[in-house]
Amino acid sequence: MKTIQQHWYLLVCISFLSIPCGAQDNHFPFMLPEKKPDFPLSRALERNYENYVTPSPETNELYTQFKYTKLNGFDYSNADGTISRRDPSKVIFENGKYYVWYTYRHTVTSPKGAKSSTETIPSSDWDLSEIWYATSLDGFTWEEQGVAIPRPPKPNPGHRSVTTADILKWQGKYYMYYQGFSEASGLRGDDCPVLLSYAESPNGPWTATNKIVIPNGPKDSWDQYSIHDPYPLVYKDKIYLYYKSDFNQKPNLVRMQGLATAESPFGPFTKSSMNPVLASGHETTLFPFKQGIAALTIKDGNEHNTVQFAEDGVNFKIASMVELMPTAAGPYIPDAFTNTKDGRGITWGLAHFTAVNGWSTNHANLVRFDCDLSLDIDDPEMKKHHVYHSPGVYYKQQLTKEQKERIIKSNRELTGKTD
Ligand code: AAL
Repeated sequence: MKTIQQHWYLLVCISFLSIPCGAQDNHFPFMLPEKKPDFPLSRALERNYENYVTPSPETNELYTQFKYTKLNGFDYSNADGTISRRDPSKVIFENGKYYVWYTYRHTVTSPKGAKSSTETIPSSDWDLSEIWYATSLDGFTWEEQGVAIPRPPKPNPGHRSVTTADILKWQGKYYMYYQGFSEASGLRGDDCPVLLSYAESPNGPWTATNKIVIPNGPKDSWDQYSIHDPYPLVYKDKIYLYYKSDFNQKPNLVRMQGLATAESPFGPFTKSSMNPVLASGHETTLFPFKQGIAALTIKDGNEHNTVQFAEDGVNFKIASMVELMPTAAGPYIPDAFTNTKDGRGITWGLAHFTAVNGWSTNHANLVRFDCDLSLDIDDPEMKKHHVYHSPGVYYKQQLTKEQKERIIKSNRELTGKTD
């Protein structure tokens, strides 16, 4: 029979053995545990295990670097600002080739601002534009095919400019959603609704409905003035169209993203009662991923430079933080319209660089990006988690004249020296 002391001794030993080593000696293990350890963690460590698919980027399917390649096949009039191509649609593969649509501006001058704009002088880079398209066999060299959707005659909505298109394939037909401006962008914000054209083939001809398909929200609501970057996917047997709106007035414009769903490409579209569903991001770039939807949240907002994921397409969580994201990305998404419940992700697409040659000759160039946000490739090169930038990239971020003056003034106050 054991004595009481022996019982106590046994109990202490058992409880000592059952304490995991981290808590016992208070040292986090040298080898990063793949699963969340079973002892108290700091909030940052809790987050590292709870917010991300895996605790380090190498194995995080929604983490990537982005690589950029110049495209062949587009002429930009010696970069004088009179020709611009921007805001590419998703890339689709049809008839043995890739297709992309984009905002195309060919004007007598570069953009001159809203006050100086006329019937022929553009206010902004996307003013006085049309939607053009190009095809490619490899995604690097493109053949421009010309106009897909011209500006409709006055007084149809969009008569001033049609821009920022995106494509939907639904029951074998093609639907193009795009911004329709009826006055120069910048006269009163960047205000516009969304219009729709449709075609039997990606080569067109496109029939414009000349009707607003996604209207602005009611007075005083976040999307009362602008519905930008319409971006349709097929999800849960419906059309899930994400979009962005600008709100909160200058100089503190806020950009967030909303969702509108429909059972027919012609609508009616019902806006989600949870809108805005993404609190950050400028242009929209989303894709089916596993059973949900992933989003590149690019410029603007607290959560810019993140990839996010929503299991239900509505409630997004940050899945990774990334850098040098493609602006206005239009990815190639093989399963964008297949109503998949097992989204495979993306590896490349087109994006744009703006003000490529400075602001006086402002125009944008289309560019190719590559990445590994795919369940089907495993590219360690894309999973590195730092990017080396040459000093020139940092020095390009210069202090303004006003900032320099502020610093000089505060140094003078501190040192008492006036010269
Ligand atoms: C873009 C998009 C929309 C805006 C403008 C042209 O990058 O967000 O299309 O209206 O800028």
